[in-house]
Order: sequence, then structure tokens, then C-alpha cells
Amino acid sequence: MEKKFKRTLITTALPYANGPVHIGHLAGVYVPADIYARFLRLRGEDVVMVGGSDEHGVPITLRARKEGITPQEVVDRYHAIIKESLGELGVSFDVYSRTTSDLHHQTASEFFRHLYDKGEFIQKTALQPYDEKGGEFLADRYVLGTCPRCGNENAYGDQCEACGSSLNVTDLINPRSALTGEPVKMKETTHWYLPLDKWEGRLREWILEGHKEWKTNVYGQCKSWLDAGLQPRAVSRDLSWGVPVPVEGAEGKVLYVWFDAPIGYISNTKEILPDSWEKWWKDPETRVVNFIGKDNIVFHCIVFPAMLMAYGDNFQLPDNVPANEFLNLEGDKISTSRNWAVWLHEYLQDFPGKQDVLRYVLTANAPETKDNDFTWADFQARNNNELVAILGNFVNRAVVLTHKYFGGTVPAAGELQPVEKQLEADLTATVKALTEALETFHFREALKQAMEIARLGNRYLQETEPWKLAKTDPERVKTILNTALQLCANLAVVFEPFTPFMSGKLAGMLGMGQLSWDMAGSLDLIAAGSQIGEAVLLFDKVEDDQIQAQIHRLEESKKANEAAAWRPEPQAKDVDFDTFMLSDMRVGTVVECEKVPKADKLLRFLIDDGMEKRTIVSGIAKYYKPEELVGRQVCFIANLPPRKLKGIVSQGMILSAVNSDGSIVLLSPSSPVAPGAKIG
Ligand code: B3M
Ligand code: ZN
Repeated sequence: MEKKFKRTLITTALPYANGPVHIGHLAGVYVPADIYARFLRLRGEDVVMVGGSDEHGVPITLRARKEGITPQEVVDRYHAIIKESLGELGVSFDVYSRTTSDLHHQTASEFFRHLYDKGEFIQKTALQPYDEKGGEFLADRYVLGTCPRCGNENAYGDQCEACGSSLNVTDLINPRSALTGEPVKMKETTHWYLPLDKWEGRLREWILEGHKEWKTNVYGQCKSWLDAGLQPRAVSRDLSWGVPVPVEGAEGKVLYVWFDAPIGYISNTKEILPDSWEKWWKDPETRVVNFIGKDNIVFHCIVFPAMLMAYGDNFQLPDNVPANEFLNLEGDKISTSRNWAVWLHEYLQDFPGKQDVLRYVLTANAPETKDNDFTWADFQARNNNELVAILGNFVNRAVVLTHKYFGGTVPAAGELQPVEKQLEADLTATVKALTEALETFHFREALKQAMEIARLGNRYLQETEPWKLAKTDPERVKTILNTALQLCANLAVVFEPFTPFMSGKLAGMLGMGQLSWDMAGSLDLIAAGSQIGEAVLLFDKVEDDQIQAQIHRLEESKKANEAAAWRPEPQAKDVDFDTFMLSDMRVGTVVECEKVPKADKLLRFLIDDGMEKRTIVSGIAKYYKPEELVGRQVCFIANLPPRKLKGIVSQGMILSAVNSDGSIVLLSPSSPVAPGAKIG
């Protein structure tokens, strides 16, 4: 840190309260922010971490309509789930509030009014989609129509979910209101715009000149926005849900959600520090750091800073915005609407007491520089092979041996040998690298370094083998176990930002008092002669069946999505009646059925067709067991030319239907008929 700051205000993106939070939110924002906040607190710095739910915006009103409840009911439900689950994960907010609070409404309203009175807005009239029957303007999401690219009849005014194109309302063919189904009219409406172009020069200087140290993904996005040239942006909307525009004649208009949401950071600070909040926002000795996901960069680096500049009054701009990229799940984009996510509140239920494991895995695999993938197999491997086998194992060995040889009393170290001196040097170097990584928001690297200390510990015990010296050299055993316990104490310190629950347990076990970051690196943290507690398991194995259950849940969700998206194939070209009647379809009874050797898809049937027994080969082995089919009646086409499949001559084709998930279902008469009965 080049500049000397007196305090750090950490803000975390406000999640929309239209659904619970998932691992993407955690990896992108809450886990890194919490690591950073905890690290600074351990260093004794003055830190406030603010968060809250973003409770305005169109997605919330859409969800409310869909469920037939009010937007307030939607946000009440999800705010409670989000707040509770983030708390349970150990995200150490100093305040977690919500944008529907009175304080926020007042703050956002005052902010707008101040800019309005200063003449910072321009007022513009433009055409907007309007629903005449419902008597209201429509947000883009409320307009449906046919996609000009793929023909999907239910494309939204901002996007077609069938082909993924982003659209404008005016691109849609036959646009209609999602509320009433009536055709949409374009009607004039007036809004307030913040002229971002006015602030372009200052923004360029501040970011492109002043913050070359920002992450390349963040700096790069800002640069391309700035290079493209900034335009005025509307900061109000015709909507009934939100902070009303505090101007006469603005009935039915609210602040655009992206105008009020970042002001939420200010309201939340006010809520917790009603008397000193200004110091946290306006004193140049305050350092503001915004933790966000990459889709929020423009709002935090361009729009909100322009709002703050326009406000004046010495509001501080962020000193850093360490935005992350996206986390995918098992190779696919996380999606709330497609239920392709690991939801935090469900994880906490399914893996009670394993908050640290999720925090660890999401940090080890954090999408810091590029999109990354979360897989359950990796989750299990990192838990079992790293947390259990390296960290848990080392601590356990040190503590158990201390109980075995010294009844749990920390032995005094004698003279240090070269192996301990080397260890001390390695520890110092590791802590240095770890600290630097944390200071510069490289949390993956930091975690790797923290884990390195446990690896050092294991190697040390492996090398010194105190269990072999108990009889021959008890003095040496004292030194070794003292050293090992000191390393454990280091682990309690350095893991606190990452896995605070484990750290608390370990510090308790070692009888350590208040932890602080400057303890890290020392081999003199616990006093000889003090008593340690019994060994408690810090981590336990995640079993295969737990992982299978999670994978199964995802598979179910994939199936449900596919079924929901499935449409029957378009109808084939007409055939004339006489041609169709040439095909001879019949019912037969299965007499024999078996798998075709060396062909996993094929079954060989022997079918009684009323005249003879005919052989038919059919590709349904994946869906039926041969023995289940014997005695069943099936439908088949009798007059196809014989065909050789895997050396077997097939005399016909068995009729089946292909279901939405691609599975195959045999067709059978609804009650028994004579074998050979014609179908037609
Ligand atoms: N609610 C968008 C999002 O969750 C938005 C963040 C607001 S931060 C001020 O991506
Ligand atoms: Zn489309």
C-alpha cells in the first residue's frame, strides 16, 4: 500500500433479493471480501465491511407477478434467506441491510435531489414501450415478441433466451405486453440523465493514469468503456417499485435501480455509524474498496464514481475494485432461472459444520483472473486431500504426540538444530509471500502459501520422526514437538481469514488468546509449560455418497430444464395417403429377447407375428432389460427389407417414441390383441 490510509471501508455488491445466493456470488464477492476484511482486522486496522440486499429493480417485480405476491413479499423472503446464510458462512459484515429501508430511501432520494438542484442532470424525452390497457410504461423485460434472429415467439425486449441474442424492444416482431398480452405502443416519456460524458476526462485521469495497479480485467474493461466514449445515462424509470423520483410531476417514476443500489453502500454505513459515517466516505484518509463481480465493473468504476463526482462534497472514490470473473458449475454457466447453482442455504443444510470447506474450495479455485469451474469432484478432492490429509493431519499429529509424550503440556524447546533454523526461514518467507498476496488481492496465491505452512509441518515431522526418538533422545522430542505446536499456532493465525471456524477451534485447542497477524512467522507463540486441549478433528472426509447426492440433484435440474425447453420436432412433409397405407404395421408378442454381444445399444427380439417367429434388432438396450420384455406386446413395421445389424438379419422395425429427454419408450397396445393384428 503506497498511500497511508487510516481506515478501510469494504463494500460488497448488494445481491438482488429475487433469489437466494449461490456459490458464484460467494466466489466472486463475499468470500474474497471477507478474507480481506478479516486480514485487515487481524492487522489491527480500522475496518468496516458493509453489505445489504438490493431490493429494487425489474427482476423483483417480475418474480412477484409470477408468484402472485407483492414485490415486498419477494424481498422479505429472500433478504431473510440471504442474510441468514451469509451470516452462517461466517461473512463478517459490520452491517447487512436492505435498500427498502427508510434510511436508504431517504439517502437515495436526497442524493438525487442534490444532483437535481445542482443542475447535474439533463432531462430528455424519448419513446418507451407502453401498455395502453394496463395504463403503464413497460420495462424491456415486460415486452415479449418474436425474436428476429431465431423466431422464438417469447423473446424478451432485452434478450432472447432461446438463441441468446441481446435485443432492443424495437427489434421484436409483434411486440406485446407481458402483463396484458396487448400489442405494445411506443409513447413519449421524460427521464433524467446523468451526462457521463461530462466526467469522462476526470474518470480517465483517475483510472487510466491513477490506478494502473488495478487488476487487468478491471482496468481493461474501464479502458474500453472510456475509449468508446461515454454517453448520458438515464437514472430514472417508469415503474412503481423503487425509490420515487423526488421531483414534482414525476409521479409513477422511480430511481433506476443502478442509481439507488450503490448509494446503498452509503446508507448502510450511515445505519451502523450514524455519527461518524461521513468520515468513512469523505475523509481522504479513508480507503474504499469495492468487491464485485465482473458484470458490475462499469457501474462501480464509471457510473457511481461519476455520481460521486457530481455530488461533490469530497466523497471518496474507490481506491480499488478487485472484481472477479465468473465461476461456472460443472462446466455450465450458473443460472438462477435454470436452477443451475449450488445454493448457499442448501449447502449449509447438506453439509452442516462445513462452512470452512466451501470457503476453502471457493478460494482455492477463485475466478480471480479468468472464469473458473466448480465441480463436486474437486470439492471432495480438496477436502479429503488437502484439508484432511495435509492441514488436519499435521495438527492432529502434533497435538496427539504432545498428549502421548507430555500429557498435553507444551514442552520447552532446547537448542535449535539446522532443520529448525531452515524451517524458521521457510516460515518467514512463506508468511511474507502470504501477506503480500493478501495485500494485493491475490487470495488464491495467499491460500496456497497458508497451506504451505501445513506442508512444511508435515515434512518437518516426517524428517525428524519424533516417535522414533522418544526413548533415545527425549530432549530432542521436546524441541520437535514444541516447534510443531508453534507451527500449529501459526496455522491458527494465517487461516483465520480463510477458514475462521477451524482457526477458532485450533486456537482454542492450543489455548491461544486474541490472534493478530503480526504473530505469524514466529516460533514462539505458545508458552512452554502451558496445557493444550484434547485433539479435536478439524476436518473430516467427504464421502462419495454425499457427492453423488449433489451430482444427482444437478442432473435432475438439468433434466427439468431440458424438459421445460423441449419442443416437438416440426411436422414432416406431407405424404400421400396411398403411400402411407403401403406400410404394414402390426402387433406382435415378444418370445425371446437378449442383448446383442459387443453392441451396447442393441437388443435381439424374436417376435411371434401370428404366422411365424421373426427376428428384429432394435437399439433400445439402454432403456430396457431384455428379460422384462419377454411376453410383452410391441408394435412393428413388418414390410421393411431385411437389414443386417452386427451380423444378425433384422426383419422389421420396432416402434417407439423418443421422449423429451432423449429416452426411448416402446409402444404397445393398451390391451392385449391377437399377434399379427394390423395397425392402421
Ligand atoms: N444487485 C447486481 C448484481 O447482483 C446488483 C449489484 C448492486 S451493487 C451496488 O449483479
Ligand atoms: Zn432468438
